[in-house]
Amino acid sequence: MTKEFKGEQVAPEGPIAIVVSRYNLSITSKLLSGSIETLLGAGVAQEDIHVAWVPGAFEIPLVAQKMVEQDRYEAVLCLGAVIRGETSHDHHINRAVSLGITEVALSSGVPVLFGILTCDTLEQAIQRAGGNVGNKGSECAEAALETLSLLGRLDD
Ligand code: INI
Repeated sequence: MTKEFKGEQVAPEGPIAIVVSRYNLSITSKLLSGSIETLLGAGVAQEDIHVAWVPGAFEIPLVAQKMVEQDRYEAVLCLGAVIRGETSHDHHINRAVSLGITEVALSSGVPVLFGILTCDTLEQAIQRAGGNVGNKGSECAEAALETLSLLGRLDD
């Protein structure tokens, strides 16, 4: 008989942090509301959702790391929208942010979720921020809750 471990959409005991970027605010505000709605729907109390705003996606890993170091958050959701321009700027931001977020999660053991849209066009971002292709903020919140629940069950 194989033994399987699965997480569920359940609210953790402690607060959840969200680090969200103001750059491309029309998109990131929708990611934020999607993630908050999902957390509230799963039973997380409003006062247990703490939101930190950063100027752009590049600043997210540093602030996520500071929040993890406070040792009071169950998980940190990172939300942003990087949209390709005429130069390779987006490429450098995406690389730094994805590596940075991964490092914060692995070095701390705290789930730090990647809710950064990396799109070629604004239209693609609109579709992924509550349009036809879902809401990355909401997906990110679901992934955080499932991962937290799974981590709590691995010792069973
Ligand atoms: N920041 C974003 O979050 N998305 C973008 O699309 C973006 N572009 O394209 O420039 C962006 N730039 C700002 C960057 O994240 C930093 O805030 C800035 O470089 C200062 O460190």
